[in-house]
Amino acid sequence: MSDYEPKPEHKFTFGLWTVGNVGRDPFGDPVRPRLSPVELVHLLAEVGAYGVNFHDNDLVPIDATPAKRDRIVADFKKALDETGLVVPMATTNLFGDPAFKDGAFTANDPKVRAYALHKTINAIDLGVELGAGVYVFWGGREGVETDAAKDPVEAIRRSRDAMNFLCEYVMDRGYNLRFALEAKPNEPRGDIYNATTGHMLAFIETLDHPEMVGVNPEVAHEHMAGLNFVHGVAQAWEAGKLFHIDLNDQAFGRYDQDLRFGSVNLKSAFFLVKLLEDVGYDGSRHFDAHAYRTEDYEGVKDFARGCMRTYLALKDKAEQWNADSEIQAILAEVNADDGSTASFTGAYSPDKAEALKAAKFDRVALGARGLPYERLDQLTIELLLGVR
Ligand code: GLT
Ligand code: MN
Ligand code: MN
Repeated sequence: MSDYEPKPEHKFTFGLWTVGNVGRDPFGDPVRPRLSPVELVHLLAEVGAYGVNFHDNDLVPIDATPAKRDRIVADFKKALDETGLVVPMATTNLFGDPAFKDGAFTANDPKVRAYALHKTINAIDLGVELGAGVYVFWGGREGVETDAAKDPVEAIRRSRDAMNFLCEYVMDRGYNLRFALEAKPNEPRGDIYNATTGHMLAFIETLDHPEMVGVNPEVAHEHMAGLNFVHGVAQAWEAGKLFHIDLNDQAFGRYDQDLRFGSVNLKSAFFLVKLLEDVGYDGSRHFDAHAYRTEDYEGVKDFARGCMRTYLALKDKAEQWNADSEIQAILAEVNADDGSTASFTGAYSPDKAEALKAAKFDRVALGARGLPYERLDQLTIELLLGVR
């Protein structure tokens, strides 16, 4: 049993916008006072986080003078030095300002598209200055309410042109920076382009520098689309594209709830943690979530500690699952291979195809075989419930 204390090697990070969320929603005003970036860094240090991420305007107000920008950045750096926190990821706010109401890179107005690039290259400079190695793109406004408004083929082309331009900018500057694209099916737009991690993976392969670009899947966003998040993450990992991850939780069929990690779909969270740990994912574990609107800042700390503690508890459970002899015996049984198909499976050859055509299969026996997945799942549930 571990003490579940977060340590730097766990790479737990939070965005300034997560613990800094003031609890405003479409129906109600803020319930918490706004804390400064420096105060938020100290809050994160107090709860044991490793890193802090930000949008350009979480740190520097959109209308700040250059002198004010420099002062804010200097204060922020001082807070990082004092606490030991690092900035693994940065991103651009391309959704809050009214200029982006019709999208940023996909807006119909070319001036808006140019302004989005202008804002992003400045924000990339800011992120790199503070040490970021991953740059996230979440295109919350890159969509429509009506398909009468925008040509969807053109929208994808505009997205591609923007990513190609920005990849070249990073290379031109010699920055050590990779991009991570974050999908979401809807909200705040009626529909958002490249709606899921799967769409993003396909889109990336059409870019000029696909090796620079991966994904930042978020639990809530895939669950909004009714998808199995663990499968999406596994596919991204297998493709070498899991550059970052946004951990939170979400009831299926709802708006983007951004709830505390593991607080809704515990079994899914378990298999996610098990996947990340089993494959050796070594990027940030970023909690893109926020505290309930009922909370004051003590509650925000409870929220942040809860995200990390649940992750560590599930990591412990994953180790227990991997070491459980009964579970492992079932896995060995269902994956058993007596070698009888070796002569016609694996890499293709014409001889193998001939052998395969000639092979005899006992189809009825194959169908009659019972697979003990009920038992396997119940063992998993009991392990998670702590009764095993
Ligand atoms: C916003 C969104 C998140 C994104 C952030 C990065 S901003 O809070 O809901 O999912 O990751 O732009
Ligand atoms: Mn996110
Ligand atoms: Mn979200």
